[in-house]
Amino acid sequence: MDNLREGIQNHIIELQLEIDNIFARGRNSVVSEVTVGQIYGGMRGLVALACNTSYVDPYSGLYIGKYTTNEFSDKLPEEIFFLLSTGKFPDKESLADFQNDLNKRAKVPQYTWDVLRSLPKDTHPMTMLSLGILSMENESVFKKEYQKGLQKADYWKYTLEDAMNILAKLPELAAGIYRIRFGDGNLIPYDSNLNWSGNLAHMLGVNDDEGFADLMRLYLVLHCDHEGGNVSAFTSRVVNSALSDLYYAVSAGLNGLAGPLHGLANQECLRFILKIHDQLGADPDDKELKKYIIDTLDSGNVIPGYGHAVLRVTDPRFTAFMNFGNDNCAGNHCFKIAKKLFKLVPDILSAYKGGKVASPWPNVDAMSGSLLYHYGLNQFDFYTVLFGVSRVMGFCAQNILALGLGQPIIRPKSVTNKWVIDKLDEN
Ligand code: AMX
Repeated sequence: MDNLREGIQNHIIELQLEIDNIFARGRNSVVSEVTVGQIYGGMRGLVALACNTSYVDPYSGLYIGKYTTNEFSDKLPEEIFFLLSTGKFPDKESLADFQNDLNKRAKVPQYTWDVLRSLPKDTHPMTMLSLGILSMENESVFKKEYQKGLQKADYWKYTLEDAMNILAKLPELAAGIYRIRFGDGNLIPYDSNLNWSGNLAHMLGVNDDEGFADLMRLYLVLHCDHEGGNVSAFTSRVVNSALSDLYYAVSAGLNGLAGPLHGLANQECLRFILKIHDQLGADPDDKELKKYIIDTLDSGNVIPGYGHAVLRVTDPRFTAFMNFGNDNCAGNHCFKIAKKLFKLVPDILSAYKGGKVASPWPNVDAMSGSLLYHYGLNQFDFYTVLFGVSRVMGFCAQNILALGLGQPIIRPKSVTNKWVIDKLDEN
């Protein structure tokens, strides 16, 4: 992985130069203000973080580096990790070198399996993933080097070592969790002739179809990163900013991803589609489906897979999944219901309660579950694990770059109601 390390080193230098120029132009310039509403409203829209791995434009969606979703959706996850952390796609040789390195580090230690197998049978797979990573914390190279007296400038290098070890083990870990939790517990061996996503598809043992392997590739590519302020990435960065090593930081980020308003939404989406299938049949007409959507809203529930904190258009990742579905599973009932929802939900949500929903458009989760279901991966409690495997690439890249840029511990200031009242009195 020499080329990856060198690519990151160069990227850090480029980014640092840009930051030096930014600081020279106005380190104390005010570029964002905070309202009382934002202080009490989850800091929404507050610009207070820098993240150079990816950017979400409200109108054109996710960029990784300078590439739009359409420009990277045909790549391999390994290429995406390279892009996230170096700002560039790898050449053939760098890709092969990186993949070889992952191969060498892929084996999950026996004690992790012992921990996972000792859990209650109905433990959520996200708990198993988070715990699986945390169980390996003792392997942290960063922690060992830090205890020996590591220079600040080298923090990122050993965090990269930890990232490689974590990423390499994720396919085996995730597939093992699937087989322990939903199968007979027998693990399918890793195949060093396959790539990262190919191995995950293979070791799950769900479906040998090439389409399924390609869906895994697409899934792991599309979920890789979504800026720095979302719950999981931000949590991971906050934890790592205390120099808790990447095992702690990745596990923490995954715990955030496990929430129903974040990563768990994809399983909620499929549950919603299956309920429609059960109650209205495989091919509901527009009128009955419309009524179902409105009844759902009127009973105080959200329409899973719709809405977004940042995006204000149809998520291009949703479109990428829909294109995949049109090519590979057009006849599937769940896919067809997901497409019908896309036709109806945006208009209904736009008109709902005087237009209070900021974005009535589908996000990535509205489609992905139907595709997994089509290939026989029908244990939807597992879907967020796949999201997690992918998103760990973003956590790792964000933390490596932040450490490379010498970013300090994160510590925003909180205030009491009295402070806000006094401030309002002053104005
Ligand atoms: N169905 C019904 N109501 C919705 C809605 C939806 N899909 N999306 C937003 N709203 C409601 C909110 O609940 C909120 O109502 P409130 O004022 O009574 O609390 C109001 O519209 C305004 O919310 P918002 O500013 O549009 O959204 P947000 O930024 O607060 O929340 C999100 C964003 C994604 C949590 C929200 O749209 C939602 O709950 N969607 C459904 C769950 C989902 O798809 N989550 C996946 C997100 C992507 C991901 O992380 N994987």
